[in-house]
Amino acid sequence: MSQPQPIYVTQPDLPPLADFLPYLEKIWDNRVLTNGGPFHKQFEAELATYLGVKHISLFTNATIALVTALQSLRITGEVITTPYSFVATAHSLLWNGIKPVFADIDPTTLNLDPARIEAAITPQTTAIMPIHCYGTPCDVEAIQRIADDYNLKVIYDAAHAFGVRREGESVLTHGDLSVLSFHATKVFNTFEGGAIISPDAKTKQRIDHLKNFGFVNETTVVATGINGKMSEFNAALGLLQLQHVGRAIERRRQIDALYRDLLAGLPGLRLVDKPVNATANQSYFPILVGPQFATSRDALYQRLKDQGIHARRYFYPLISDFPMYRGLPSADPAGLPVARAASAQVLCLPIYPALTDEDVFRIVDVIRTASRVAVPAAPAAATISGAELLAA
Ligand code: T4K
Repeated sequence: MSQPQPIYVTQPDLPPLADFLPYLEKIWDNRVLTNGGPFHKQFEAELATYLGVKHISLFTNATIALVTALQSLRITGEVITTPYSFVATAHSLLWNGIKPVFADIDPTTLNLDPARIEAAITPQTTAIMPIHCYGTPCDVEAIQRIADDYNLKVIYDAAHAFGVRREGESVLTHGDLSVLSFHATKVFNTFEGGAIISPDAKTKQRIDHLKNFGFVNETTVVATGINGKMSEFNAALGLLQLQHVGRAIERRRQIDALYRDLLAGLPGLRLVDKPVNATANQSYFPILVGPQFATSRDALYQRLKDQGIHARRYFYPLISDFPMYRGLPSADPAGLPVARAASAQVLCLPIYPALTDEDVFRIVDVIRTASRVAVPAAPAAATISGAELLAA
């Protein structure tokens, strides 16, 4: 009997190749490959409209965008951030010579806990860098109140938050700056890519100078800029991807709902709540494998892997456990109990538009078997698959 295909935590969503060829032909014809070409301009404008924001600067990836965002606001000293994130969040601080101060997260949202932020403020604190983890919006109002009270900047790592809306408006409008990622593994991908959302044209202009070595014209350099520019290839792909991302997110919603139905009520398993008052993007499907579950998180991870299902432990280890951070006073595990528990229990299950309902049944089957709960039969007529939906 042939082995079933492996299933990874994600699979990039791509448009039909034939649809991309005309874009490539244009690039080949006009020979403008980068440095703010026509596709770059068009993508920046169409993306801003799609996301419901005014000022966007495209970047080569989110990590360089985070580094540049901090530069643009001239952040120094200490910045309060979460240990429960991808390592790029804190790395962007070290690249700027800034000291990260880790604060604990909220057990419901897994985002920075505003009360813990306030407790971590010192005279050296200049900013807060929270992330909208898994696309769940932070408590943006409480964070803004703290920022206003203590005169701090807020830079959101919004790498997971493409298209997320809160109270009817883009979550990217909060804080001083927000940074998106368009990496291959994200809800919306341009292979590699990222963006900074600015509140005004002046800030965008400064960021645009910084991502182009600091050049303002052919002979004038005003800052120690970097090369963070998005190429025409990535921008052209982004334009095409915008036509598909709505359907891709819709399919993610169906998968999220199916997982929630099939995994509800398993003893010891917690599904991270859907955000209240927000339109999520279902970028990840995290589950928390608690002590009441029949196996440990790592045993379940291995069981799935043995069946060719590659779930991922995002975010384990905590950033504060990596060698370049663990000597910091705020990295002391005693001060981060919630983040530590989440990191020890989390497993992100596969979710992406091409994942079929049958794949979801296969994944849930392994989890239910591990939990020693009987497996329900799959419905005779499975609902529309990702591939069918995209072809529709
Ligand atoms: N802030 C936050 C909160 C982030 O989560 C991230 C990135 C960043 C900042 C930085 O954004 P960028 O600078 O990357 O724009 C992945 C991604 O590489 C990383 O972008 C992402 N977060 C992080 C959460 O996940 P890995 O090491 O898990 O990736 P990898 O290569 O193991 O990929 C996971 C699975 O995806 C593979 O098993 C198969 C599938 N895959 C992956 C790639 C790259 C594909 O099917 N095709 C592909 O091309 O970090």
